[in-house]
Amino acid sequence: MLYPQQNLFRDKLDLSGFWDFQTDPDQTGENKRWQHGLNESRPIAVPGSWNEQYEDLYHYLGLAWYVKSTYIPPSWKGRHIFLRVGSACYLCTVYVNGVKIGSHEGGHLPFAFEITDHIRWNEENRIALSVENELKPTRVPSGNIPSALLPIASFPQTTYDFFPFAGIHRPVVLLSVPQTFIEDITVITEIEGIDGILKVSIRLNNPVEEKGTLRVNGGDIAITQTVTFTGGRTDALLTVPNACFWSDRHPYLYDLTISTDQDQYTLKVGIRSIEVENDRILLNGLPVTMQGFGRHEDFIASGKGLNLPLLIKDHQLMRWTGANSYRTSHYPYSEEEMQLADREGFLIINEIPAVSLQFDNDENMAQRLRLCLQQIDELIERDKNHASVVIWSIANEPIPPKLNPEIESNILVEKGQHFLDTLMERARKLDPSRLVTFAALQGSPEAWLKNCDVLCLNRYWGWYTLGGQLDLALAALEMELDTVWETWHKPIILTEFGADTLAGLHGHPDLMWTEEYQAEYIRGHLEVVARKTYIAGMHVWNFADFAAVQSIMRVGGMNMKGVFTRTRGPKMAAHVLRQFWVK
Ligand code: GCB
Repeated sequence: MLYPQQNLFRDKLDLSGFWDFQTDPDQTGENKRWQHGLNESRPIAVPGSWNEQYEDLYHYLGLAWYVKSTYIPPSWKGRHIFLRVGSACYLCTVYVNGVKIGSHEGGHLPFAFEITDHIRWNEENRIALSVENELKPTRVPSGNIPSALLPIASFPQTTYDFFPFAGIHRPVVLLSVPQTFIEDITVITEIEGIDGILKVSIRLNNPVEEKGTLRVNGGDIAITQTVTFTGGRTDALLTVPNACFWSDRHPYLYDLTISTDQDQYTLKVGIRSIEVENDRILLNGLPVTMQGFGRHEDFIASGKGLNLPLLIKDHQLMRWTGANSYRTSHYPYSEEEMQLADREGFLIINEIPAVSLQFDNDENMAQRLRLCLQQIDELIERDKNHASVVIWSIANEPIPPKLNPEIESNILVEKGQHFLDTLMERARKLDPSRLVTFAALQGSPEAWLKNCDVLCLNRYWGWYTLGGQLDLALAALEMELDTVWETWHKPIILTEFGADTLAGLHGHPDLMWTEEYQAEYIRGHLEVVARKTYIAGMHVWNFADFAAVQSIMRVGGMNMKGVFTRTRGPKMAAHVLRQFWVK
């Protein structure tokens, strides 16, 4: 479902604000008719994770209810009305005026239900959402998997280190669209000499035959083309002469407006191409280096909740370091963030929440495969028109069998390969215009990497391996990179490298955890890759310190590999990045 837009043909009512909230640890709320209203509620902010809003909820991941009442404008009568949730972590069920409408599984992507037939026109409508984020082996990402696979136990027992924030993380919006409305738009852009080509496919919700128009506006350009819908669909080819191409340095966006008999929708379109040639990634036919960060949606009080000022601040800080790229580690970020990235010129590796996939028993794997495919489908449908998105990442660090010696390695390698290939194939089939990859741990079998367009390596030489011995670590990094390149001859992005650093801790000599150590660690990495033409990108882990699960690896429940603190103060390493990256 297209991002909610307000115009003369479409209306929206954003239900962000305080909602009534109540936990339901015994899952008896439905029987107690909480879908009609809560009995002992307290206020909670939407969007926002519940864990950071109340101290007693910090570790709560069970079922909880959100309820809000609203009138619906009478002008919406006779139209389709949808309730759209930007994201709810992890499983969400929607009720309108006590009627169960539907459920959605998966924590970071939008979903919408039509609620037209359940509206009350002369009174308030009660919207109830139940949400839970229990950690289960069959979910994506998975949790509560026997710890033999991951040697260091954490609390909560995730298979990853970021905190499993729960709740309604993005806006809940009511939408009113006409009887026949624009349901989906796909725009693929190509470059022909100095011209831009837009291949546009549009689908209406009804299989009608009618005429429509496409308009492209930007600078001196104003192009109009008539199209004919057959069976509610149309395909069009538009040429923008002497086009301004979108890039990280010049993120120019055109307005593409689609008008039908009853509806209108405007998309921001960046005309650009992305491809791989030998060991380089080419943006608009020219080599580009993706330098920036792995990040998290994470902040004090809002948790993983959409925080618009923070988005502006973070993009501005990234630019200050000279970054032009980031990965949405380890799940899709908000739609608002993708819009900002289009506008600010960031090159994005867009990742589904398949963190630490394990190829254990067939039953669990089948469930996870189904969920991963669903998330690829939903993510590509949501983000396929963003110029900023250049690479789809179908996983972060699937666990190599070597780390799980109890099960026969070869079978696991094959199972993993089949799983990962199925995901890459799906992403390519849905979107042949972008690159596909996953972020690989050291020791990942070669068979798994075979189908990646770009090799994304997560490496911690000088931290988890050869910690404190930077000279040896950097030599080992250099040797490994050369070997990987000689094996594959594909572009390489170092998608993670980093060192935990306690802001304000200094040392001479520069010991681990000090700001000096992180600064030298990052400087060393950047010096090594400056000698390698095949390095297509460097993403420091992490942009900012972030909330983690508790373990002996994480001081105060924080991952401190940020070059900024959680409150966005720069550590010494941020200045080092600036020296290397700001041109
Ligand atoms: C990784 C993971 C990332 C962790 C990081 C770390 O390899 O991909 O999610 O936060 O290591 O700091 O250990």
